[in-house]
Amino acid sequence: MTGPLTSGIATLCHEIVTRVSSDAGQQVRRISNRLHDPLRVAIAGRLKAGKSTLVNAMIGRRVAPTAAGECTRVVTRFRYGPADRIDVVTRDGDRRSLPLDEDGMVPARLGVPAARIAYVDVALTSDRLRDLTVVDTPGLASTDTAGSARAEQAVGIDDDSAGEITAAEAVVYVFTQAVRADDVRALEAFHVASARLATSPINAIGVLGRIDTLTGGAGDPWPVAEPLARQQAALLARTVGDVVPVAALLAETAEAGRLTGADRDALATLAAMAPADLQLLLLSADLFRTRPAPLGAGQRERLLTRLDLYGIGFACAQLAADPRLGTGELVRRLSAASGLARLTATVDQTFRWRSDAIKAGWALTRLERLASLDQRSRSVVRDAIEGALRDPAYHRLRLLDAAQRAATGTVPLPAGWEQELIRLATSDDPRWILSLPAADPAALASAAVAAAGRWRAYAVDGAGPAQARIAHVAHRGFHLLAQEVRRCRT
Ligand SMILES: Nc1nc2c(ncn2[C@@H]2O[C@H](COP(=O)(O)OP(=O)(O)OP(=O)(O)O)[C@@H](O)[C@H]2O)c(=O)[nH]1
Ligand SMILES: [Mg+2]
Repeated sequence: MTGPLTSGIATLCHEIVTRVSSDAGQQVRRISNRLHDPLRVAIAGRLKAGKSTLVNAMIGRRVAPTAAGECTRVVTRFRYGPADRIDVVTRDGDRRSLPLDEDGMVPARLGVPAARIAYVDVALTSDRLRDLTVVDTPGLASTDTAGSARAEQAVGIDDDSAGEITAAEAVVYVFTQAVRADDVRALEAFHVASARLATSPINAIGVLGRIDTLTGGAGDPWPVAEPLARQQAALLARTVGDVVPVAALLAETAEAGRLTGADRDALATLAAMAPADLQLLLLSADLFRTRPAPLGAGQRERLLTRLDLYGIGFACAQLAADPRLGTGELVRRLSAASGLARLTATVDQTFRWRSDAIKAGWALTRLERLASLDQRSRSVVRDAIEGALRDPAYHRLRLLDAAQRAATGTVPLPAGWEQELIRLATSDDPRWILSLPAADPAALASAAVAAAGRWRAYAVDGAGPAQARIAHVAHRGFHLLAQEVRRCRT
């Protein structure tokens, strides 16, 4: 599953590993080994943002605990394995194996104090983990921190999580409250944290979570959630590739098969109530628990924890319109109402399809950091990186290096140019790169030539020296893309 860019980096690592100090050699080996693993995505966000619920929805299994407890305070890594297995890895390097609990979840009690746990390593036979490892991180409580607090803490990320996020190649930031344009401190903190954690629009997306609670009661949140997420994406454009609105609870319930035929029947009973009574019942969780209704307390609580008010209202509306609706179809509609499909598509586009580029970029950053820290190995590592970036066969690697500099704000470019460069560096689909989804090869070739010309003009005048270097790389990239499109046509 290693792509051309990661292969290039793997060759580079192989070349330098015996020529650097033994400490540096070990690190090079670690970086190189990671290139063959599935892309690692960390889920980050404040306490109770809905991170674990989102993880379950993404895996399609309810395996991460979502109630407050010991387990939710530690970092948990979910990866593909030939058999389900949990290992608690302690800070002194010990591994202790545990069974999943009777509900098939990571048990609430891990048998080791949370403070001694480095991370919990969960291997699952889930197909969705074959090319993506998902890391659930604990969040920090919202703190109205003074200016002196670290940026990671201001955005709700604790030290262990920060370490995991830096170790991951990609990140999903879960927000629950919208950051506003005038919330300068929050925005600043987010930018600073994302720069420190080495995330950028290339390897990070945002999720606007718990959207079902935006409007209160059972009201349809989508008319509010969509524009809110768009605004967020615009505000955080330097930090995350996109912001996707999701009702993770609905997604989890639908994807992990948590809604039974009995639940469907309970919902049908509610759906048959007089509309005005049902409306009143769904105004708040308190009213749902206490107003007269043809359901017992246990059934009500079960529906609340699985669907919450919007989900219940949505399901009732579906059943009222079609009383013969089966459980399977109801679950499909709930999944659609959760917004999970868009999240999955964004994860595919941003992470899965770009996995080769993201992993190579991660390794490049790691090697550069190694060079800056290890004086004795510095010149060997730097020469090797520069050599690789000069090699025409690896022009994509150079593009990627340029795109990372632009995306992290090291070399600022106008927004539209930055996006174009990121597309060019991280994809090999000319229609997507050129934003011409329906163009024929001739149109694509001339668009690529035009883009190359634009970047050359930008390099020659209007750009500073750092921008000009990047613009030359982009110019050559589009020139090569035009050649490639023409070659494929003939
Ligand atoms: N209504 C609603 N509730 C949600 C949603 N996502 C999560 N929740 C609920 O919010 C609570 C916290 O969710 P978790 O997934 O445990 O949140 P977390 O971010 O992992 O929490 P910590 O790990 O403790 O920081 C649980 O009771 C979830 O059922 C959502 O989209 N809608
Ligand atoms: Mg959690």
